[in-house]
Amino acid sequence: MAIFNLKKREIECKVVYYGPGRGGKTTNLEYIFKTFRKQITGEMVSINTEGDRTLFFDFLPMGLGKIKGCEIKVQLYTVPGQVQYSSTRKLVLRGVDGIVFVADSLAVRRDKNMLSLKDLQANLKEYGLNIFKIPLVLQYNKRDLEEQGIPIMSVEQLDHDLNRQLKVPSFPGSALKGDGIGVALKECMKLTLKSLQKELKWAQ
Ligand SMILES: Nc1nc2c(ncn2[C@@H]2O[C@H](COP(=O)(O)OP(=O)(O)OP(=O)(O)O)[C@@H](O)[C@H]2O)c(=O)[nH]1
Ligand SMILES: [Mg+2]
Repeated sequence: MAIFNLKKREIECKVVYYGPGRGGKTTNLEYIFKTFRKQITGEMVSINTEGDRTLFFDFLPMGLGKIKGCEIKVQLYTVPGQVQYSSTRKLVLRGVDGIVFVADSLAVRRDKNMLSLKDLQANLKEYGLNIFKIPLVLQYNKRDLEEQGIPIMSVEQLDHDLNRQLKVPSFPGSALKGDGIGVALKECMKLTLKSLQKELKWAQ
């Protein structure tokens, strides 16, 4: 749930990176932290990790500047992708305004992607939110692995598995190299702000 501070002319919203374990959510945030220094307004915080596995969440605050005289602040979060952390995922999702779903292009992760998207849909539903209505983009991560001869799914396959019904913007990319990361976040922010604008109109 975004916070509208009309006095300070400020909007603060929440974007969650969701997806299967080891898909690259934390790596996305690390890349954003390294690359968009000017927009980063604080440290990246990783709460409770075991090796490179997220056990609770990562958090990164950003300031996107002014749109129509209104200061836009966004808090980026990642969820723990491992199946057993279902209740933590749900907790992190509370008050979400926009979602970047990070799918793993690795062929062996096909089922994990689809299960994670189902899990997202179910968790959103518990908050009364609809996956078909919430600002959402898909990121098909780890495209770089193809160069190493590791079997990955084609973009068409991923679209078929994950985006046949949703029909949301999708972006091939590599969190490791930084390809497609900024563009996916930008599109997610665009959709999120559009949706918040509608909400604001309703409130007036
Ligand atoms: N080759 C390649 N490896 C990647 C890419 N993105 C992430 N990885 C690697 O995949 C592993 C898991 O990445 P994380 O970012 O920790 O994955 P996560 O989605 O946060 O995983 P959980 O915290 O368990 O949910 C790490 O070893 C990363 O370096 C990518 O685009 N290409
Ligand atoms: Mg992680």
